[in-house]
Amino acid sequence: MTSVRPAYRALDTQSLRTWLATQPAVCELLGGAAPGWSIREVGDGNLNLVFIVEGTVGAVCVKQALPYVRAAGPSWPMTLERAFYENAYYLEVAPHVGGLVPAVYHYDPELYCIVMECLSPHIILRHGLMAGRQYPRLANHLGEYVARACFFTSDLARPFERKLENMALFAGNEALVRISVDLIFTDPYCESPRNRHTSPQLDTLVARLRADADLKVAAARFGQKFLNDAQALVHGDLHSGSVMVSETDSRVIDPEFAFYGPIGFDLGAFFGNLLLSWYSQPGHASAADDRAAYRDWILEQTCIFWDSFRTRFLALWADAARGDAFPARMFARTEDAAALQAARAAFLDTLFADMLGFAACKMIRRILGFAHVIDFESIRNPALRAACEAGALSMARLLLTQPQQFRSMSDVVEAVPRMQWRGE
Ligand code: SR1
Ligand code: MG
Repeated sequence: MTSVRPAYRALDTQSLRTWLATQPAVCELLGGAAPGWSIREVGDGNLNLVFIVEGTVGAVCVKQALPYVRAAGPSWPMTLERAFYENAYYLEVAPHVGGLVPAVYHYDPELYCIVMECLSPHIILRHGLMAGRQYPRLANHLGEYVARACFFTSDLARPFERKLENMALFAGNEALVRISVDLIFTDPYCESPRNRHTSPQLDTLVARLRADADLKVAAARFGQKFLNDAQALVHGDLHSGSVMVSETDSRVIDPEFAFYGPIGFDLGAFFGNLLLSWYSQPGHASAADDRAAYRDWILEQTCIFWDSFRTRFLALWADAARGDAFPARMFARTEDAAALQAARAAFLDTLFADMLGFAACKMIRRILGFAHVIDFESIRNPALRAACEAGALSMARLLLTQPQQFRSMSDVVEAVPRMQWRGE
């Protein structure tokens, strides 16, 4: 149960206006007098309030934590401190990722809210993918983002003491880690009152998955890895609703699930949500556009994402290794170069395998668990929605139970179209 501080109150448009008027730096950014500001609540996520405030000069976005899960209501209490960890994550990674996160203007520890850059003309990536829009720089940006955010917070880049200190800070974000443990790695594989799926169309398939011991062992292994592998400070919820895009720009938002975990968890979140989008495309096709070309574009983005992550991570390892893992002074001799290069490549191979496994877990949870995604939810025809979801479930099951089939991105790209549901 969260303990609400006395000064905390959930804001509405009027109380937000009154409070922002007491923040001189924000007033200056907005311009004009407070009564004239336009304020609207636009949050459509599972947890928080989000307001857009527009003045005569500029605009800001204000995100406030509620003392419960918004999607469930007050019956599911949730710690307000998630706003603290979101702000702490931005502080930690912003120096490393350049302009790939929004600017944070102010954090208020009493109201648990963050005042940040209002991104315009950006939209949530998930909505862009549903609309069939292409973003030429997105996959490169995201590969670069995960590489930089994870490399610079890992033991490859910094002394272990610095990482331990930071781990101790983020260890407090346990309530959000609990959400992931339950909703990603446990509930979808059991009966749970929080679960739902497209019924009755998927009933048989869901029962079969929940009776599949190999699948459950594989998912549980990734659940264990999620808790054990404190490789880097990870975003913790890097799906396509946590990225805002314009034609040329990409920004990562919503890092409230941040903790020290496996790099593959962030890779898999983004990768898995691209695959979910691929499988949902028939539900968004029209007479004018069957989305076949768009599906090819999505698969191409999965390759670009992985390649750009791999290339950037290896480049950082070659140039900026100042940490206690693989200490640079141990490998100073030229004769060591080949062995070191092989070790780096082997590490990247483990991240690739982790990406695929976590992606699969993320795909399954969005179809069988508590928090579904609009890619599928917006498909009105339940038979078509179920067919799209069944394809994604089949691919996820293959990724988890036959990992030896997937040594490279071309293995994945070849398998995805094969895993479409063609009925029982
Ligand atoms: C109770 S919160 C449900 C989900 O919403 C967030 O975006 C995370 O993905 C979380 O698992
Ligand atoms: Mg979120």
